[in-house]
Amino acid sequence: MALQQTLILFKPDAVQRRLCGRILTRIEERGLKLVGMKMIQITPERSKQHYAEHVEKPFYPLLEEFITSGPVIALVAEGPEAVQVVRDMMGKTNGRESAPGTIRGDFGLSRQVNLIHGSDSPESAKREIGIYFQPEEILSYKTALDDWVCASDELG
Ligand code: IDP
Ligand code: MG
Repeated sequence: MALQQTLILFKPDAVQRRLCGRILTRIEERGLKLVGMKMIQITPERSKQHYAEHVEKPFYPLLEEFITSGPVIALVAEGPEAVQVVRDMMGKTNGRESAPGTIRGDFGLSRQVNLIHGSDSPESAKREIGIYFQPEEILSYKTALDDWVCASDELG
């Protein structure tokens, strides 16, 4: 087990649909700690950097149009196995196929307009955090709840 950080985006549809608060509440209630957060408009250049693995795919032009279409909220969440925990909370890429109880499965019906991005591996998380945050924008702090979120031997 490891304490990890993961990059999350509330995509333009989450902002437009006023769902950011509800999605953020789920992340906080799960026990993850927010260590970085900002609202930005993604440029085409940053989209290509973020979605480098998809740039050559047929769906990329529409994905870029969507992700640059309005403000997003970028955040870094920290916790034990945070990368996979957030992926599981998100559900499958296509909201229509996502299980109820997941963010995409509860709030979405689309394969593209799917509310949230979360890093898919610890390596991706490091790369993606670097795309959106300067090192000094990631904060390290203790909270009184830290000891109640998981035991010290789970963070080895
Ligand atoms: P993920 O966000 O679940 O990791 P990826 O396959 O990495 O999914 O795709 C990145 C994003 O590109 C998706 O979240 C979605 O917004 C969009 N996308 C993925 N596949 C398609 C597609 O086939 N058509 C249109 N958009 C897609
Ligand atoms: Mg992905």
